Amino acid sequence: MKIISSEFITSATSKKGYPKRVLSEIAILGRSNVGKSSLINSILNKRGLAKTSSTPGKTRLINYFLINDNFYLVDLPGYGYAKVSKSEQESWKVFIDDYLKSNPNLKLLLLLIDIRHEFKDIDKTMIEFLNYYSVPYAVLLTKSDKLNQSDRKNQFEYYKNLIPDVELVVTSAEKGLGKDQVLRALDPYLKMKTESIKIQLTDDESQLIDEDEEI
Ligand SMILES: Nc1nc2c(ncn2[C@@H]2O[C@H](COP(=O)(O)OP(=O)(O)OP(=O)(O)O)[C@@H](O)[C@H]2O)c(=O)[nH]1
Ligand SMILES: [Mg+2]
Repeated sequence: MKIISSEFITSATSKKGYPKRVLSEIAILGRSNVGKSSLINSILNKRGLAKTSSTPGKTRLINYFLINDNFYLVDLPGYGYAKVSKSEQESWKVFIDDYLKSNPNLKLLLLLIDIRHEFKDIDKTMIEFLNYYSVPYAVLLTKSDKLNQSDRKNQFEYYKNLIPDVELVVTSAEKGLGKDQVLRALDPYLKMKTESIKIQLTDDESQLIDEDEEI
């Protein structure tokens, strides 16, 4: 897939705020500061489109980006950031859970894990959640530019052993590593689009989707 266009559409905290136009969605999730927004910018070749920060907890809403006028890339708030108040963490949890559990348009979730870290309980819990709700997902290992080649390889093997049946991609938003592989991984999921979405659309909504549209 080639990225031809990308634009910010809207931010939401609940179903009411989801975009009116129904399209396939690819979501990006992971611990706070893991590099979700940076990876979005890297994949889309657009610095600054998704807001990034060295301070964890930057993304606090569900942000929708429209790609190629064809699908949404969805930047979710990070989880596991202790400095965010308990009540805010709880409200994020509710709206992220809600987004993941009841979203027929979500075709694939990209779960990001910092390649330098050990597999954390919170990521394990998230994977169990995704399995439980049958959300298809791939795992992207981020910030690989921070490791030398042999450590990078070791960490890849470490995660491959822990989650053997999941597509695992080594990335670096800084160096652009893994971009093509990530985009390729999306293709089969985006092709599933029209059939599954059509089922829950009214006639009016169906007109918004061009079945022959090329990605
Ligand atoms: N070296 C390096 N730094 C990165 C990379 N990706 C992200 N960073 C840095 O990590 C910090 C966090 O990046 P973000 O993209 O804002 O992380 P996030 O997961 O969106 O964070 P929240 O929105 O707070 O959950 C920033 O200082 C980025 O510059 C990478 O591939 N390599
Ligand atoms: Mg972010």
